[in-house]
Amino acid sequence: MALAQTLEQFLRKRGTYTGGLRESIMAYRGLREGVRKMSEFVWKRPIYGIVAGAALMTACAASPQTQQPDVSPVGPVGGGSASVLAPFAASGHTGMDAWRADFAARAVAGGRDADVVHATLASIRPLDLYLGEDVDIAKTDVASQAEFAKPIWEYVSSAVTSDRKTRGADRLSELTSTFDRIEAAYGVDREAITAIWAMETNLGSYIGNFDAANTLANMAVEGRRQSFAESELLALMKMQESGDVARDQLTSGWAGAMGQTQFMPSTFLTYAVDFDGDGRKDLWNSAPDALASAANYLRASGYQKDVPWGVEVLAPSGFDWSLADGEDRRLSTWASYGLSPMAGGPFGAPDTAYAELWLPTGATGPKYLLFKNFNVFKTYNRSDSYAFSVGLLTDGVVGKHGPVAIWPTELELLTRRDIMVLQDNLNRLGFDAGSVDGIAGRGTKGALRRFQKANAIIPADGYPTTVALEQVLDAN
Ligand SMILES: [Ca+2]
Repeated sequence: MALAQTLEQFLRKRGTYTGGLRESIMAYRGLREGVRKMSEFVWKRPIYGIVAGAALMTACAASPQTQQPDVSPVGPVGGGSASVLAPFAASGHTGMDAWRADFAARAVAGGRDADVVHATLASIRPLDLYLGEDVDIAKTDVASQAEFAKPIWEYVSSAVTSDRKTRGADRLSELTSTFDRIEAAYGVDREAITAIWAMETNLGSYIGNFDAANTLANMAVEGRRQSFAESELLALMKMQESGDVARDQLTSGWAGAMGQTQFMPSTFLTYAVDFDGDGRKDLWNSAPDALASAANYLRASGYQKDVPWGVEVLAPSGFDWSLADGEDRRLSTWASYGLSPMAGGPFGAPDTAYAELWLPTGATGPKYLLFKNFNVFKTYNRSDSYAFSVGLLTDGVVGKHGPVAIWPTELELLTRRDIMVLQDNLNRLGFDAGSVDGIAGRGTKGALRRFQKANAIIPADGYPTTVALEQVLDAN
């Protein structure tokens, strides 16, 4: 069944829908895969300059609105903010129309300006990415796709490029005085801000070509993240009410993140600042505004200036890798266990600082002590691979290249279906791997590590390889 049909049916039957759960989950996974592919596609497009980006925005804003009738509000309109909602023209998707009528009424009842609500939602259209028929294609063989177990070294090599390091270094020197002021105002290291900027939009060179209101509306209609999408849409309306942004300025990535440092609307409302002093918070066109806003967000997330995000380490032979258990321990404790910086010299953090030992590919390959700033990076994007790439770029823009240790590319990794088998068997053995979702997150790795330790398997590193899977199957 096509996903759009499934979802329409789901929306119609909401509250009473019980059947076909597994199919819905598979469809959702297909959708997520489609979204991932789209995101990669967008990322790999030729790099547009800011001028080209602005042209795209203008093109978006000027796209024909042929189905818009000439409507005027019904009933009296009070002074100040409008409270009467004009009717909408059909979007071409009945589920979307029904959702919009309902949501717009709720937004106005909740105090949003009716004219802003109308302007925000008038031009929404179903996007294939969320509601199209073709996402059905990705649905067919999701469980066996190895991409879900894509090794971290592939992610890192596409994210931490020499081009990004070089251009990041260039921007650091071009914007020296701006970064001086940002560091003084927010206490966030310029290299970290630049690394985020590089990861989010290739240093402002690609800010997406979706309309934030439209993509969030599609997300709401798709249904799975409806309340999140609706609250972000309400934030988008408040942004317009405050006068900081105009309706035609709301260019975003596919998930609704906006500007050079990719802020969601709610993040914009709380953390966006006007740093170039022109009176407007312009994260799209003003690098000072975007970078200071990111610094403001990182500071609020607990960023610690002049403390490393992570340090690659060497360990003595026979080291107990099960200590990579997610627990924070004092740096002095780690040093007493024999860990030392790969680059030699001091760690560059106080002995009292807390750090976690992290093995991105288990006992073979690079090993890191991660400090608090790593988790601050994860407030931007919860993936370890993302935060790790931000960290490597933070170092890379000042000429420190890592990791030094070689990635164990010879290791045979598990497919998503294999990981589901691993999770199921760990759960059966009493090592709680969490839900059987085929994604080897920290819960799954922790369960595998406890299994290895209980069975005296060395190394007990929790890294899911074919060998580890066989050991778990043998024990069952
Ligand atoms: Ca500004």
